[in-house]
Amino acid sequence: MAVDNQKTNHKELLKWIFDMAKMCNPDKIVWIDGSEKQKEQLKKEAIQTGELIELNQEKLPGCVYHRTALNDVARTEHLTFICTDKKEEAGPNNNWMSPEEAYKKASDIFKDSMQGRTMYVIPFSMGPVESEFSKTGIELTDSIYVVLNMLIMAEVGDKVLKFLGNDGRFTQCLHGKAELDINKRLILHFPQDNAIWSVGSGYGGNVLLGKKCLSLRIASYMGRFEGWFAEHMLIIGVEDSSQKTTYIAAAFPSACGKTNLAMLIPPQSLAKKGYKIWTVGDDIAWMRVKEDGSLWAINPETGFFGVLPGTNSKTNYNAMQTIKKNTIYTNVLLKDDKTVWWEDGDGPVPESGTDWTGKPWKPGLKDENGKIINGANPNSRFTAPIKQCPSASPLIDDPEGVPISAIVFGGRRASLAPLVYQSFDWQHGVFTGSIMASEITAAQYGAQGKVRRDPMAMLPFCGYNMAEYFKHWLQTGKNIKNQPKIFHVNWFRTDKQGKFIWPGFSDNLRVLEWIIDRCNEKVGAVETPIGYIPSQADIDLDGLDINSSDIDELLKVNNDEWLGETESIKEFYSQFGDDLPQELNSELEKLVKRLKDS
Ligand code: SAT
Ligand code: MN
Repeated sequence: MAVDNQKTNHKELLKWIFDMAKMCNPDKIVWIDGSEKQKEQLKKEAIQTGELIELNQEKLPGCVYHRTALNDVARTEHLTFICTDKKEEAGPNNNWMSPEEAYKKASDIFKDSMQGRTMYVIPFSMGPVESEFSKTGIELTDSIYVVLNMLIMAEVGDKVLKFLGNDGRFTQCLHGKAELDINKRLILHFPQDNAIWSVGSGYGGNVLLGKKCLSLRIASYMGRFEGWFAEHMLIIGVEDSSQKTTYIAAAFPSACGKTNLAMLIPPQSLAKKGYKIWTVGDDIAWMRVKEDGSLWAINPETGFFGVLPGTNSKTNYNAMQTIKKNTIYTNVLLKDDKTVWWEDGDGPVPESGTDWTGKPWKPGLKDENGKIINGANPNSRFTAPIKQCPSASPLIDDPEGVPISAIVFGGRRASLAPLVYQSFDWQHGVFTGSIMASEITAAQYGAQGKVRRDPMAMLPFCGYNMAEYFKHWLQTGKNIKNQPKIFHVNWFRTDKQGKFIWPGFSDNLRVLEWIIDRCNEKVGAVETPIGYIPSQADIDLDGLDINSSDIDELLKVNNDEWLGETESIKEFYSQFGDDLPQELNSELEKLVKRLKDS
């Protein structure tokens, strides 16, 4: 198979493509140039083959629909591996396979798997081309769906190749659908080779290799050696009445409303004060210390890959505006008029349609066990350009990024964690991130109410031993002169009846207001054993139907409950053995002492 060498003189790149094509054996190789014309051609081709369905172009201009295979609707963490020479490098937080075994296993599946197919070459940049933050990747794939998604999610095409030049560094990203067989599926990361091999899947997080694979797993590994952070965080700017914008990066485990927070519309009383939210990103933050001594961040992505069920004009108006055009819809209900719908979306429940599996659907339909059949898969998604979001920050593609004043960690706890607290200092803040946890909800497997720890929301995404990752956080913090203040929030505290006490959604800005006022030294706080909390008077409750005993409950720190929590933290930490930085053990001991003494 000849590789068109008119495109680039990058010898290493050409050789790699040649080698991969030799293994996968495609009928032809096509370079993705990033042009509108090529994009439209590919769309047309995919519509002809049925890989995509064209949606109603009057109501949803530029939108297409895609269904994944039935057993291919989410990331498959048990098939995701970090392949380093030594197992200890990957740590207890990752599945590990030796590079030799991994390359061998995957090669057997890749062999001749692109026969009768085209191999697309996608040059992409995570972050604006030429920004000091950015990283270049080349993804080879046999899926037009992947090409079209990557065109939304990253900077793609000739401009990236040009930037790469004859010898630029790039991450090798190989993806093949093969047979879409879960028994022949592997998502492999080779951080020491700067390479990713993904085979047997067609689902977003497994195949859009610039996203979790490069921007978190590989990038976290790079950041460790290069002195920066690749984090699973949204980035927003909060503009206040003085038109000052304060930037926040926030990490939450899944199902905590990260995308909703990223696009928040202020409640009336705060809008009146002049507040406005600017969306920089909803999923990933790359952060580095600059010469001014501050921590600066970019969102390396140019698109959103968001969950649809539960998204509607009330929960996320800006998302609904964003996805009106040029959007790829995956695994939702297809209505008879070729528009789309999902559970808890806008509008009436359609009387009929075709469900995400391709079967005729109507409301109330049940499976053989009497369980209601959903029209949309619970993990159905939209892919849409950030630029279409009404709250998109004017700085989304600024190569300098934005300066971060606050880092916020969050969890889903029915009790224990108060609505918000501030860490005493950077080291205590790293401790706070390291003990992040959520209670398992009905939507997940496992015992309901059981606590699942997810440090910095990075458990599935940290490309190396998490104990070393904690050390990296502690160490890098020392290089930041203007350290961001670190907070923890919990929107999910419940009352005795199990009802959420805090209204959440747009009212979360009331908590962010306290956070940015803390950063700008405009408001006080009460010291507790776990950190600083606001006093009631410090949170703007204007227009909110909530009484003061509820607020007391939301801000309560129960020492006995927390002492129980410290036991669970000890147990969690024990998996890291001697690798755990002593600073974290010391923070744990200090917490126990404060809880006992107060
Ligand atoms: O991993 S995905 O990118 O598919 C979505 C997510 O889990 O955030
Ligand atoms: Mn995510």
